[in-house]
Amino acid sequence: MNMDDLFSLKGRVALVTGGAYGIGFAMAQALAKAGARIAFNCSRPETLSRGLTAYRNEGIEVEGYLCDVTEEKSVQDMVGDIERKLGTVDILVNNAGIIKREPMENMSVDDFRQVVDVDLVGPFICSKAVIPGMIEKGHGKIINICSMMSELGRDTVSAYAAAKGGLKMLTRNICAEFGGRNIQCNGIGPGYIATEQTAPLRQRNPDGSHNPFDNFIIAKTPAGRWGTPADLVGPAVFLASAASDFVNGQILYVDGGILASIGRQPE
Ligand code: NAP
Ligand code: GCO
Repeated sequence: MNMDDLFSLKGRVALVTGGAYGIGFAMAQALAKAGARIAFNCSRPETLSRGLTAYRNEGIEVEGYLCDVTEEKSVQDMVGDIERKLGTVDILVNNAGIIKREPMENMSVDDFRQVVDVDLVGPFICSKAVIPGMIEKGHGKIINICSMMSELGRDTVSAYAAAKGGLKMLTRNICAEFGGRNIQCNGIGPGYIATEQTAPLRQRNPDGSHNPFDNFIIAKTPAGRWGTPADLVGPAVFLASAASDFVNGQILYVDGGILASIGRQPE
């Protein structure tokens, strides 16, 4: 097999949840450039409109859906419509996710449940919806967007860390349960990435100085910088392509080295 074929997604259909902007949009663009036909979803009408415009501006044809990943019927209807319009979903990227940063003692059970619902139950619902088609077709790729918080905790992100830790184990379980049907399920664990989700952590102080957390992450990350969504597109194409057919149940951390290091003493 030549290298182009190894990483080609020609003829493949990819669903990227939460793919209207941020990490999901970047990965969807890359999958499209590798040849895949793209579908994406989000939960807010304004996001759908934003996403459709963004893909159009990039010259990428997409099917966009207003679909909350926590609602199984809505997800099943979306997958059915994708199958009718584009074909069986060959690649699912479980990217949609939220975070609520709140000291655990103050966090309501409803807020905890909402984060787990979107970040863990949502990937279960979406994976369950596409696996039958993958089995019938004889292959499939599921990529779960985990987090450093699949491995580490920190103050104020108890629900998110619990959900992302669970998503790591859901990844391994899908591997164990469906590896024999030629379905590879792996995770990508981004480090600290500059998106809308982390904007509050990078917000400058009124005097223009860096947010202490911003300095903390830069000191902790061997690469000495925040990641960008572009840092994730190569790993996404790799895990979506034939190049990773014998990789299963793994979490690929794309984190600038932060998980491997105790960090540098701030100057
Ligand atoms: P983001 O900018 O907040 O975008 C999240 C996307 O998910 C949005 O398009 C949002 O659109 C969609 N979404 C949220 N809830 C949804 C739901 N219930 N149903 C369908 N779509 C939903 O996030 P991001 O920074 O790009 O992160 C993307 C993924 O990477 C998340 O899973 C996040 O946990 C993970 N991650 C991020 C970082 C980071 O540093 N940024 C690091 C590690 C992992 P709507 O609001 O319209 O639904
Ligand atoms: C936070 C951040 C992180 C990142 C990411 C790190 O508040 O600590 O939002 O959780 O989003 O998950 O991998």
